[in-house]
Amino acid sequence: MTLAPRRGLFILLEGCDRTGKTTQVALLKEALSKLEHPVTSKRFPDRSTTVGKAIDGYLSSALNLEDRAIHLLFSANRWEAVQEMKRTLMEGTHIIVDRYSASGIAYSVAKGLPLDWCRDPDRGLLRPDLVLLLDQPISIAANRDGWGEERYERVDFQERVRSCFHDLSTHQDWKLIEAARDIPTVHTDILRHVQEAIQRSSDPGPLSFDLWQ
Ligand code: T5A
Ligand code: NA
Repeated sequence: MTLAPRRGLFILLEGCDRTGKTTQVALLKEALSKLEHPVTSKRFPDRSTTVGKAIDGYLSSALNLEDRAIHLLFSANRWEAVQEMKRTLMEGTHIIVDRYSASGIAYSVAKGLPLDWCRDPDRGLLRPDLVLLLDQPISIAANRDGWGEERYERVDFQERVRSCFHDLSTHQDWKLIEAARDIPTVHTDILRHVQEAIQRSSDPGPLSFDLWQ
């Protein structure tokens, strides 16, 4: 009889625009692969799906949508990936995810939508095992390459998103990562947290679908 593999961990990187999430996801994936951990990565929004194409149109300002309508599309974009993510984790592969429900909430709350309303469509999605919040003053992000190309890249708006991320981080056990350091230093810090989480989880327990407990 072969034993089912230990399930993989759902590792989430969150943060405001231009905090280096995509850069760090790639470095973390490479490092875990070198250490021979089965690992894959995923980003939201996934702009390749039909829903994702509408989101992409909205973000580049080609398409205008009601605040609630775009919120539901971001959530639908996570729902359409849930079975595939679940399968991957149950096969024993770790998934590093670039933005998830916390981004969904933080950006919509920053527009003035009620917190409870923002949470509801994501109820029942997978709960991450580890959340790393890349955090830095908005003025630093605003000086990074590519700033200002998309809809939400305005300093006042990002300040509100950052404060919402801070609120969310106190409700759950998130790790705050000081993102205003050089890329290798941030990577070393992230890798340490992830290795600790992998070591701790000799048995990570069942997947949780309750994001808010
Ligand atoms: N959104 C998203 C919602 O409103 N609701 C939702 O539910 C979801 C999922 C697009 C927008 O959608 C919103 C949030 C966003 O506004 P996206 O596709 O993740 O989301 O956005 P991107 O534009 O692809 O990514 P970000 O703006 O978030 O950038 P990253 O990934 O944080 O940063 P990265 O790694 O691309 O780096 C940016 C630049 O900085 C440099 C990099 O080389 C790059 O040039 N850099 C550094 N420079 C100096 N020091 C460091 N430590 C650096 N790290 C990176
Ligand atoms: Na962006």
